Amino acid sequence: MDRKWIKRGIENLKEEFGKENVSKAIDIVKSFEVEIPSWALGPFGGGRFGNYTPPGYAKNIEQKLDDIAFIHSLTGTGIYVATHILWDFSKDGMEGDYDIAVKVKKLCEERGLKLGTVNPTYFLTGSEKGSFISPSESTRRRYIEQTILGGKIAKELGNSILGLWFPDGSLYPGQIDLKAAYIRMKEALIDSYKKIPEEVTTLIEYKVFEPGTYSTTIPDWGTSYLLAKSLGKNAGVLIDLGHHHHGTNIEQIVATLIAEKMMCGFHFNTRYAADDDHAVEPNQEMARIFYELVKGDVITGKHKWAYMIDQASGRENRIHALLHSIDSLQLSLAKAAIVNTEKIEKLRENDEIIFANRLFNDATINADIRPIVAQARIEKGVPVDPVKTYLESGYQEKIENR
Ligand code: PSV
Ligand code: MN
Repeated sequence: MDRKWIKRGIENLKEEFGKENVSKAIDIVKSFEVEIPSWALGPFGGGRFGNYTPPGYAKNIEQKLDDIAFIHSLTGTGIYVATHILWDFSKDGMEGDYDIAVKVKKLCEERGLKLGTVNPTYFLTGSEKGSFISPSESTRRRYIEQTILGGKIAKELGNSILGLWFPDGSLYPGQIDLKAAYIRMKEALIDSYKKIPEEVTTLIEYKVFEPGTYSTTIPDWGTSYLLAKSLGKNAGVLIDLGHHHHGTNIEQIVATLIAEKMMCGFHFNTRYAADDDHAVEPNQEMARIFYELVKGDVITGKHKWAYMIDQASGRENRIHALLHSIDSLQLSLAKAAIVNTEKIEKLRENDEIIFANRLFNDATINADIRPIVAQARIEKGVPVDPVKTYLESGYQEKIENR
């Protein structure tokens, strides 16, 4: 990607999509920020299939933060680190510990990073009958206390965002009382929310399956929306790309939530068969989603949503996969930003449905928008090709020996 090629590409794009759209796309790519979760760098993956972890994976929080700081130095896409309470702030995997969170915040600061979204962990030891829907009062209480602690950490040490994902659900019809489960979930959420500081935004994530295979207590955005509404104005919906039935029109969910002025968050990843948690790919779905996010003005500014990469891959080299995700997000964002909505609207008025579709596809599928992303990186002062810079940097060799 030499400078001449970038310049020529920008000129061509301006000619086709309009000067303003191209400048807008460069600016929005420049300002897009996304949180990196600590767990994306860790030993996840493999499972019962060979127990493989790629060379150089991070073995402790210090190493995870080193890797996130390195990724930030190459991309400039944000200094916020998302954490999971029982993975990052706990001695025993059962209770959260405020003092450990203070230490992790300090470790972040030493590396020029900050604590981002705090995620209470509802799915480790003792959650086999659920967390907030557990029939055991003491189990529910333990998780409520962890949620309240999460709210305190989010406000005092983090960026005031709390992300809640519950593994609650069931494997077989008849196993649990679906209505009672929903009510327990709602009551425990209300109990927690009352003690979460006002400044904190509590985002409720939904997932249609896993670990529940027959039911999950919060299966879809509608249920998240209902629960968020019953909590109050500081609660919202958390969308994870991997958590829907196949073929779900996720951009329409986004459009609806923006129309309803709901505060939301987004977990990016790519899925094929299930919740695969693969690195993000710059496919058209991603561009269509970004189109709604750009149009809805929630990428930057006052109504900005909370963005995170939720990736936990098996085979892939961690840093390589995260840099690929960031690149894919920026490419998708650039595609979305150059769509000529005014022209599409004119076509709509004349009921030119195929032409409208073709014009949309010209931006979101056919255009080569890499020069926009490259230009944004030049203006930001980060490498034009972060993957290449990483491969040439010697960082990977270094971490394989740590
Ligand atoms: C659950 O599948 C999820 O998407 C939630 O966001 C969790 O916090 C995360 O993955 C890590 O397990
Ligand atoms: Mn998620």
